[in-house]
Amino acid sequence: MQTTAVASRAALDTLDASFSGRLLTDPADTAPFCTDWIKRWSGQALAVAQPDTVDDIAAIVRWCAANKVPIVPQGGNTGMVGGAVPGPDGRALVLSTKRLRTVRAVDPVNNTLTVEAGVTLVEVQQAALKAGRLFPLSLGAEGSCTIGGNLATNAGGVGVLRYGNARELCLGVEVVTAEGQVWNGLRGLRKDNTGYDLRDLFIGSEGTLGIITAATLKMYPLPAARMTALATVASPHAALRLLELAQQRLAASLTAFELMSEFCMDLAAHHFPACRKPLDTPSPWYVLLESSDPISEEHARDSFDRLMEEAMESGLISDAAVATSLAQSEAFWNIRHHLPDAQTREGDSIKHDISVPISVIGDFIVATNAALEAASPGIRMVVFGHLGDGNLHYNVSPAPGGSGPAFRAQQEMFNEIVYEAVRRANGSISAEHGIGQLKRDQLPHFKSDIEMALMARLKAAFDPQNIMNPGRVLR
Ligand code: FAD
Ligand code: 2HG
Ligand code: ZN
Repeated sequence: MQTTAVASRAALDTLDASFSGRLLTDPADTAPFCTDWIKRWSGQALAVAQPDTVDDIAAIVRWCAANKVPIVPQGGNTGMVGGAVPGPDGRALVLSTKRLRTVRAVDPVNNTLTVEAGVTLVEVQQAALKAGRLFPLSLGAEGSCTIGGNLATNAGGVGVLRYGNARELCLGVEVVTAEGQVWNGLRGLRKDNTGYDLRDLFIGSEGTLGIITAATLKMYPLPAARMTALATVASPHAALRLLELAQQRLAASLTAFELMSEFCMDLAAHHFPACRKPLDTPSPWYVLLESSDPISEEHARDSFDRLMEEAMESGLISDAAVATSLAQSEAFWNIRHHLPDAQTREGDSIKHDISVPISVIGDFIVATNAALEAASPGIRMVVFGHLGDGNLHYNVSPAPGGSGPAFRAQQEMFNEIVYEAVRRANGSISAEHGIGQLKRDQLPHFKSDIEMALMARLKAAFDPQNIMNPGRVLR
C-alpha cells in the first residue's frame, strides 16, 4: 500500500460527508482510541470514525478501499493482544462500533436475540434477562467490551465450561466486507448445512476479514438457582480432583470452575480493599466454583452442600465459604474479576493466555513455575484462570519494585520457556485472547506450513487490498 497519511488527510472531508455519526481528527480526541487497555501499545490514527448504522460502516469501508487506508476496527478496546489500536505511523482509520447500539430483535420462542455490534456484553445479558432468558457469555470486562469485539475475538470467559465460547453462542452474523458490501447472515437457525460456514470464519478473525456489524445470539433458560463457593485447595492437582468430583456430582449444573493462586488473592486484596479474602485459613491455591441449577433453590443447595461436604471429608478442600446471598456471590466474583486490574496496578506484567489438556495442568504449573523461577529469581508468578477449560492466565510479575525495561527485556526468555512447555503438552499459545500484535510472530512456530498458507489465502480472498486490520494475526 503506497498511500501516505498526508494524501489520505486531503480526502478526509469526502469521508466525513459520506456517513452519519462522528469523525474525530484532532489528536486530543483520537488519543483515547489509540492506547490499549493494558497500556502496552500506543499508536496514532489518521482519524476515528464513529458511524451510526451499518450503511455508514459500508460507506466508510468503501472510502477506505478507494483511498487504500487501513482500517482498525474497535469495540470496547478491552482486548489483551493489541489488536484494536492503530500502529505508530498514523495511517490507519480507527472504526469504532460504539454507536451501533440497537437491540434489533428478541425472540423468546426461538431463544435468540439480534443485537448490533456496539452493544456491550452487559447490555446483551440484560436484554436476554428482560425476556426471561440467559445470555451466558460473561467476563470481567463485560461492562465495556462489545458483542462485536467478543465475536471478533471468540471470547471465552467464566461460563465456557457449560455454554462454550462466543462462537458456540452465535447463530448468525451481519458483516461489512473489505469491499464495503453488507452481508446479511443473521440466521437464527440451529441447523444449516448449506456450504462453507462464513459465519465461523468471521468469528475469531480479529477484524482482519471484515467488520461484524450485528449478530443473532442464542439465549438459554434462566437457572432456578445459583450456588457459589470459594474453597481452599493444597495444589493445582487437588483442584483438578475437585473438578472431577464436581463434574460427577453436578454434571451440567457446574457452570464455572476458576483457579487462583494465593498471590493472586493477595494482589486483589492489596489493590482493592473490597476484595478482601473471605477465608482465614491460609492456602496456596483457591478455587471459585459455581453451579446453576435448573430445578429449584432447595435442589441447588442440597446438591452443592453434598459436594462440598464430600470434598471436605475426602481432604480435597480444607476450608470453604459458600455464598448465602447474591451479594456474597458477587463479592467472590469481584475478587476474581479484579485480578487483571490488580496485576496491572502492581506494575509490569508479561501475559501468557495458554491452554493445555486439563489432565496435565497440575504438572505443567509445577514444572514451568520452577523453570521460570530458576531463569529469573525473584519473579512473582500470577497464575489464575479457567481451570475447567484447561485455560490458564500464566502471567509473570517482577520482584517488588522491579518493573521497567530490564524486566520487560526478559519477555522473550519467559515466552520461550512457557511456550516450549505448551508445545510439549500439545497446548495452545492463545486460549481466548487471540493473536493480535502480541503473538503474531509466534504463530508460524505453532501452526503447520499448510495452516499458515491456507490462512494467508483466506485473508487474500476476503481482503485483497489488505486494508482490514493489516499486520494483525498474520504478518
Ligand atoms: P476490542 O478490544 O475493541 O477489539 C478486539 C479485537 O476485535 C481487535 O482485533 C479489533 O480490531 C476486533 N474487533 C472489535 N470489534 C469488531 C467488530 N465489530 N468487527 C470486527 N472486528 C472487531 N477475554 C476473554 O476471552 N475471556 C475473559 O475472561 C476476559 N476477561 C477480561 C477481563 C478484563 C478485565 C479485560 C480488560 C479483558 C478481558 N478479556 C477477556 C479480553 C477482552 O475483554 C475480550 O477479548 C473482548 O472480547 C474484547 O471485546 P472489545 O469490544 O473490547 O474488543
Ligand atoms: C481473565 O480471565 C481475562 O480475567 C484476563 O482473560 C486475563 O489478565 C489476564 O491475563
Ligand atoms: Zn480469561
